[in-house]
Amino acid sequence: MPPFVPLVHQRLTAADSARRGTEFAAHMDTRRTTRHFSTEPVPQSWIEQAIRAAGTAPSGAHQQPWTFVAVGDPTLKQQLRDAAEEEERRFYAERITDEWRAALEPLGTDAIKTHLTDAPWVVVLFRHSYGLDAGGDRRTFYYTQESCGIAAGLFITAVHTMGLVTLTHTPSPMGFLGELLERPPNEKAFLVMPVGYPAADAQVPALTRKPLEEIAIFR
Ligand code: IYR
Repeated sequence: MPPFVPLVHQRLTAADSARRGTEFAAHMDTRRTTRHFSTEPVPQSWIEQAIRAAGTAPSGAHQQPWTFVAVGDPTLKQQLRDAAEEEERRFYAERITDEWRAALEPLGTDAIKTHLTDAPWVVVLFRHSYGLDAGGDRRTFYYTQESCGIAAGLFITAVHTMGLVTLTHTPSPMGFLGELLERPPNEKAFLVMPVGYPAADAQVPALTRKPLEEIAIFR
């Protein structure tokens, strides 16, 4: 058995729990995804904090199957953008289905990915599809999709809490990211998240969120 230690837990008053829950939900409701980033710099230490927060995510068997590659180098960002746009041009011209095109219509997306060069940081989350032990032998990793999804959620929450914006960008296929960022074969690109300040004239689609009644059932 591994050693166990006492849980560190701060019991809140009922009033504080209720207030914090209400405030946090309201805070998260102000988060929006925008495609319009300012080129204003953001300190590396802020990105480090967001990654620290993301790294607290629970994961299958605590295997922490993630690597966050934060790209701030303008040349590398341009290379990422060029490669992403090449894939996206093919996607929008050939691979997209009519149904998919209709679903994306309200978001106003296209193959042009200015956010990949405008945002001061482009964070690429890689999912470890399996592990490698010290001797280089393969080790099975469990629930890596769920684990990385949770970590991404915490990252997005941290970015929003710091007053910055991000965009969950899923170029497909994503193979070029592992090549450009020189990741080993067990690491699969999972999500691309440009991070920065919004542009002064940033816009977002006029979308609404489902109300609680539509997303929750109590019984
Ligand atoms: N990967 C493409 C298409 C795309 C797909 C979905 I689902 C979105 O919510 C948004 C975009 C792109 O990045 O443009």
